[in-house]
Amino acid sequence: MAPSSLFAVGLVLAFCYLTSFTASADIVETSFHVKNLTANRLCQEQVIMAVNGSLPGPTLRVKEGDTVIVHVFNKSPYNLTIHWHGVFQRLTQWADGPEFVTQCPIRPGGNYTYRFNLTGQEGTLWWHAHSQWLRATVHGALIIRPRDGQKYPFVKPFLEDTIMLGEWWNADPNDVENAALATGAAPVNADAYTVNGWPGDTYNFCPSNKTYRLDVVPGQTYLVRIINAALNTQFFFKIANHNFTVVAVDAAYTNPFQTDVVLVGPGQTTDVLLTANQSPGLYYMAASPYDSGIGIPFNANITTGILAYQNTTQTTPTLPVMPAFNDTPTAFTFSTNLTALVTSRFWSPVPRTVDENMFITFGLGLSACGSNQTCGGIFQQRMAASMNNNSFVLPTRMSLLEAYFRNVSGVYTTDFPDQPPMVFDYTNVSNSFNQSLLMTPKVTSLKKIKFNSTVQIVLQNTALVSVENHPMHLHGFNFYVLAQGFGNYDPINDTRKFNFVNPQERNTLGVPTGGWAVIRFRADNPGVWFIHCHLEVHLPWGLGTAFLVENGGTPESTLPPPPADFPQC
Ligand SMILES: *[C@@H]1O[C@H](CO)[C@@H](O)[C@H](O)[C@H]1NC(C)=O
Ligand SMILES: *[C@@H]1O[C@H](CO)[C@@H](O)[C@H](O)[C@H]1NC(C)=O
Ligand SMILES: *[C@@H]1O[C@H](CO)[C@@H](O)[C@H](O)[C@H]1NC(C)=O
Ligand SMILES: *[C@@H]1O[C@H](CO)[C@@H](O)[C@H](O)[C@H]1NC(C)=O
Ligand SMILES: *[C@@H]1O[C@H](CO)[C@@H](O)[C@H](O)[C@H]1NC(C)=O
Ligand SMILES: *[C@@H]1O[C@H](CO)[C@@H](O)[C@H](O)[C@H]1NC(C)=O
Ligand SMILES: *[C@@H]1O[C@H](CO)[C@@H](O)[C@H](O)[C@H]1NC(C)=O
Ligand SMILES: *[C@@H]1O[C@H](CO)[C@@H](O)[C@H](O)[C@H]1NC(C)=O
Ligand SMILES: *[C@@H]1O[C@H](CO)[C@@H](O)[C@H](O)[C@H]1NC(C)=O
Ligand SMILES: *[C@@H]1O[C@H](CO)[C@@H](O)[C@H](O)[C@H]1NC(C)=O
Ligand SMILES: *[C@@H]1O[C@H](CO)[C@@H](O)[C@H](O)[C@H]1NC(C)=O
Ligand SMILES: CC(=O)N[C@H]1CO[C@H](CO)[C@@H](O)[C@@H]1O
Ligand SMILES: [Cu+2]
Repeated sequence: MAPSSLFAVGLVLAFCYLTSFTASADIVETSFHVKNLTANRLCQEQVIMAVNGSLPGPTLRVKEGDTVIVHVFNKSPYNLTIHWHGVFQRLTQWADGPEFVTQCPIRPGGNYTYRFNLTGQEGTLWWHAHSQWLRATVHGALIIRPRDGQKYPFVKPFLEDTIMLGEWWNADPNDVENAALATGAAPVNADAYTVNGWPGDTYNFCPSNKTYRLDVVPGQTYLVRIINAALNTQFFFKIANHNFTVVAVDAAYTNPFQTDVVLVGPGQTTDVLLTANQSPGLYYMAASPYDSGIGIPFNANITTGILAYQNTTQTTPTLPVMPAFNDTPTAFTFSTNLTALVTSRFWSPVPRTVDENMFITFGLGLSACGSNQTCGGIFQQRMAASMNNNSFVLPTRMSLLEAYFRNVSGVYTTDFPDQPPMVFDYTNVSNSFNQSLLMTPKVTSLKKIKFNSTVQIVLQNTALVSVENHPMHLHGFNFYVLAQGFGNYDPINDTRKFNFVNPQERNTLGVPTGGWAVIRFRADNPGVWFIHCHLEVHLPWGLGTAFLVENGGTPESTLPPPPADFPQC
């Protein structure tokens, strides 16, 4: 590596996140102009869709309790929606954003204003497009600090930094998705991984190469907010010679957990304290893929940024030793060692009585090849994915939330089953290509839930087609993670492993590959809430469903009407 490249790095980037909003504002109002941007990466120019001309897009910085108003102008050639990942959207359900779940898209040339309050949650969230594969480049951080008079439940950091991990295609990601959906085959993998938009030093050098750089003062402690904005890749993240103390995940505080490696799946965030306590030098931060799938092709590159001690004379950074790509024990140790900080302001105890007990198998499958279709999936069928063997299809006429609100029939059904239709040895790989288990019907089937019910779900991976860790994301709520394990869930023995004392709270959980997880939440937020795999390759294949949570009978528990400027289909 040319030493000169180390200093020609993204210093500007490190600071371009500085707030454009005043720190004391109770209303944070801004505009997102989504339009073409010609970006230069991997030695070539590529037109991408970006917000306000930057990748990642602007960071929204708010305090808990603030009101957010974002005017979105869609100057891109694509239908667009923005999702505020992890925001509860109480009484602003229409602003959640997933296309055809809560809203119709903002058409090219159109605009729409998202308004919501950030109440009762603190930490790192993010926003991203929720339409086709636009999320690859239409994303940014959403940072919620404690309101005035409140503090972090950990040592006050000297400074804060945000690391958004992503993927880069030498193509328009929507074209990549469309090409795959046209044939029913799997899409091509990303050409590179990125740290704050830049592939970094391990990729070929080009005139446009840049590497993200974080400058630190020796002895100081930094709060680093790590966000996985990749479409299809879970990452291990390390900094050479440095340890982390995890203090929050998905905007929920955790007990301090010491580790030298962070696992972060698409959709997830992890806040760590990092102390610059090593000899003043240059250290690579690196993200490498966690490839949980057996036999699934993936891009085995590593992306890097640089941790630079002020005034160092070192010229070649030290690389961290990354876990093996398939290091499931390291992934599992990280995911199961996190516990909630029950003394934090927003913790509430786990509800002990369950009203809705669901057992959901999920994973890949196949849908039948139509008479006129080209079908590039295995067995000459189309690749699909499902939950309880329902492969989810979004409506196109109006959103699910609008159909529910206006009582329009024929848009969805509410017969999503509480149990899989067939009992089999779910995680046994000898079933992976058993054609009698692979076919899955395309439906728009929801689960209806009474207001304020306690819902428990055993999320059981299958081994159909592949064995994989899927990051499952629930909109509108955080859930408690009571237990996780490998193989088939055992309703007798595994119940004893439940943590009711301080289970981690999340909005996205990577369910162990070839295994299961038990989650629980109180459905005290009426609306239609998507639950789906946050691997963008699996979502259009049908790995999702939605919870229709009914009204509770008081104004505070009743879905309000949509705003006046709500996009129409
Ligand atoms: C934006 O990019 C798309 C895809 O590359 C292209 O088709 C379109 O013409 C561009 N629009 C503008 C306004 O440049
Ligand atoms: C959001 O917060 C503002 C200011 O506190 C309040 O007036 C408004 O009612 C809140 N909106 C919702 C939907 O809770
Ligand atoms: C936003 O869209 C509306 C139509 O939905 C239009 O009347 C208005 O002029 C647009 N605003 C801007 C600033 O373009
Ligand atoms: C990191 O943590 C490991 C295990 O706890 C410990 O052995 C090591 O000394 C720590 N390294 C640093 C730089 O603190
Ligand atoms: C990424 O890794 C693949 C092998 O997995 C390699 O063929 C390719 O050249 C790498 N791409 C870049 C840009 O380094
Ligand atoms: C780095 O150098 C500058 C300019 O000489 C100085 O002000 C600063 O204190 C130095 N920082 C450290 C950590 O030595
Ligand atoms: C972390 O998880 C691993 C694997 O589940 C377990 O063996 C270990 O005891 C845990 N460590 C802590 C500190 O909880
Ligand atoms: C199949 O495709 C051909 C050519 O595009 C078209 O003429 C024909 O109507 C299609 N048949 C069906 C059943 O869709
Ligand atoms: C929801 O149920 C819990 C437990 O029964 C109760 O404490 C709480 O008040 C209920 N919340 C609402 C908004 O009805
Ligand atoms: C579950 O527990 C029973 C009795 O405690 C034991 O016999 C059985 O082997 C256990 N099953 C598994 C899968 O560990
Ligand atoms: C854009 O959304 C509209 C519904 O609002 C839909 O009719 C149209 O097909 C969509 N366009 C694309 C390219 O998906
Ligand atoms: C902007 C930048 O970092 N450019 C570097 C790209 O790589 C070449 C070759 O290593 C360097 O000479 C440039 O400084
Ligand atoms: Cu998935």
